[in-house]
Amino acid sequence: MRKKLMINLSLVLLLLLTFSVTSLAAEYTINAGIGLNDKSAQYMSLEYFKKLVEERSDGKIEVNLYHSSQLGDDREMMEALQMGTQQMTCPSTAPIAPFVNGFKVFDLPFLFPTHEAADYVLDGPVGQNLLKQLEDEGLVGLAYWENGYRQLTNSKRPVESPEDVKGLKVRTMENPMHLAAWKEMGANPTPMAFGELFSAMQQGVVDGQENPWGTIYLQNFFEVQDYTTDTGHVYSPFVLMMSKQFYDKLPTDLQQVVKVAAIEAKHHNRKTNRAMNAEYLNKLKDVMEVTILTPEQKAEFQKAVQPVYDQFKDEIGAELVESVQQQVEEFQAQ
Ligand code: TF8
Repeated sequence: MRKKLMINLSLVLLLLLTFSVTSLAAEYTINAGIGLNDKSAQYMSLEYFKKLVEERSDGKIEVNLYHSSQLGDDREMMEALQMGTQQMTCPSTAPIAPFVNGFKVFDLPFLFPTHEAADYVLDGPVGQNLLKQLEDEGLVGLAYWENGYRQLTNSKRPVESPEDVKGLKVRTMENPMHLAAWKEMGANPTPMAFGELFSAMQQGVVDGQENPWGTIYLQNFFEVQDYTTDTGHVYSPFVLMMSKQFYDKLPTDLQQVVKVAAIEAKHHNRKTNRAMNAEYLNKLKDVMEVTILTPEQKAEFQKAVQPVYDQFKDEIGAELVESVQQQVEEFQAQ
């Protein structure tokens, strides 16, 4: 009898201990939403971030991931971070511009000649200072991840020159730089949230769009688009960001866990994204008509969109534009 009582008592104690450990764990819950689907490099890097944070916080932080615009589009998710109803998201820089104007600089066409030049500027003082400015908007910029070089697709015709773009209804991100660049080429640009894009192409509301190869392939855009061209007209960074309301509630040690994990996952993201974008270009050659521009043809696109610099330099801040261009030259001269 006594033995049975002891066994029951130890079972109860074990249950209580388990419950207390579980309730001790997950003191903080991060709900992280993105627009791309769960096959994207972005989602894979978020899974890596989740693993690092949950392990290193000893379970005090749990991270829940939501893909394919389940929590809203980029702007809506950033507003949710400001309100504290969502804790993380990772938009392109283009939709950040209405919150911090300086981010427009990264959507200047043909700004970064290589991935490495982009890394140098984004991880340097100019990029880091822009991340800092997010705090005034209730957002904590943790790191620049990578969306990648944007490539044009359309359902009408092969595109080898700006002339071929004339009259195309091209969906752009909700950003004045992108609208201006496609207008310069004679297209009819339409700003639209990413989550609405596939059905807009399917219904012929737009003829084309522009995104990195990985997005074009993994979001099945090739099902509703026949032609693509390696314009590479903009290098799109992502910004992994957190709600400042949430971040400020974290004790310093857990803030450090989040910051370090964001940087480690940044390296994971860039490596994965670059490998995937190269791989998916090859896969797209089996399902779309792919036009690879010659250097001379690409120069024609660069020339066609050059007026965007003059149009927006003052709006972005001439000093900021010039410092980014100087940093790119500095890197290229190394
Ligand atoms: C776009 C962007 C998107 C990302 C993602 C939704 O075309 O490239 O892929 O901003 O967060 O809207």
